[in-house]
Amino acid sequence: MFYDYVKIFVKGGDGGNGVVTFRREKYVPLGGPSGGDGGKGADVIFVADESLTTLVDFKYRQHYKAQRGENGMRKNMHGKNGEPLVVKVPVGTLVRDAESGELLADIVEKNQRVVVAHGGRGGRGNARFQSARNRAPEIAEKGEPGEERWLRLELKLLADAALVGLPNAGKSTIISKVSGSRPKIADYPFTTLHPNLGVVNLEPGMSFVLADIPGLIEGAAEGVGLGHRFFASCGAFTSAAACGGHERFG
Ligand SMILES: Nc1nc2c(ncn2[C@@H]2O[C@H](COP(=O)(O)OP(=O)(O)OP(=O)(O)O)[C@@H](O)[C@H]2O)c(=O)[nH]1
Ligand SMILES: [Mg+2]
Repeated sequence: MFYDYVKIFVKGGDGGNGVVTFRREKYVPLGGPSGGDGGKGADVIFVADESLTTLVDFKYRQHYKAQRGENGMRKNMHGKNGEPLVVKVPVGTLVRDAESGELLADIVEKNQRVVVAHGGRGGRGNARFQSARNRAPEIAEKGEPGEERWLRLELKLLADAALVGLPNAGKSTIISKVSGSRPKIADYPFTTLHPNLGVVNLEPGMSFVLADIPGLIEGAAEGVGLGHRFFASCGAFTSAAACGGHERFG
């Protein structure tokens, strides 16, 4: 079992601004205030999707900003609320605040929804500020800014297959050619000290996780070479490699 990590930025939409307008109608010389409220900024929502098995999509896109609310309009018209930004994440994703490390959500069930950045409230228009004392208020609120933060997503990954071979055989070279993984490649044994994972995309919706592991030499299980160190760094690996997700291909 391995962990896949990504860091992404999320921002809820800003609230729309309230506006200052007054009724302008024929035969109504002093129309009252009629500025509408701004719409609510949209939330960024994670939803658990069973068809995803890795965080690889987040390596290509790191910024997720939800729509802002529309500004209020004249004639007491409310601005439209922003449309929520729904982001699919694999079941099993842990969501942490990237700075504090605080656990914000543990996504364990399919279709589970979590708001990870709230949109800001819309500002009130001047119609809301009318009072007996002030019949023609010239004030309106700005929308609240949406919540924003960096998140760290973590996912436990099972490798489906592993490249096993003698040191310096070219294992890291292979994974670097067939996946996005970029391990160190060098012309000496034991270049690779920790497993590297790569996602191999076969066709849309079909992928598997390949592991490049340190070179194994005879007696590795007894501690020869990097034997013990390696097996300790990924204890569950051997069973993962042996019984990893073949069913995904079925
Ligand atoms: N001639 C030749 N050299 C290769 C080939 N594949 C990899 N190499 C070279 O062999 C050396 C070792 O490659 P790596 O991919 O680092 O080998 P590795 O199996 O990951 O090695 P360890 O991590 O040390 O176990 C590098 O200098 C590569 O450029 C190949 O197909 N032909
Ligand atoms: Mg290597």
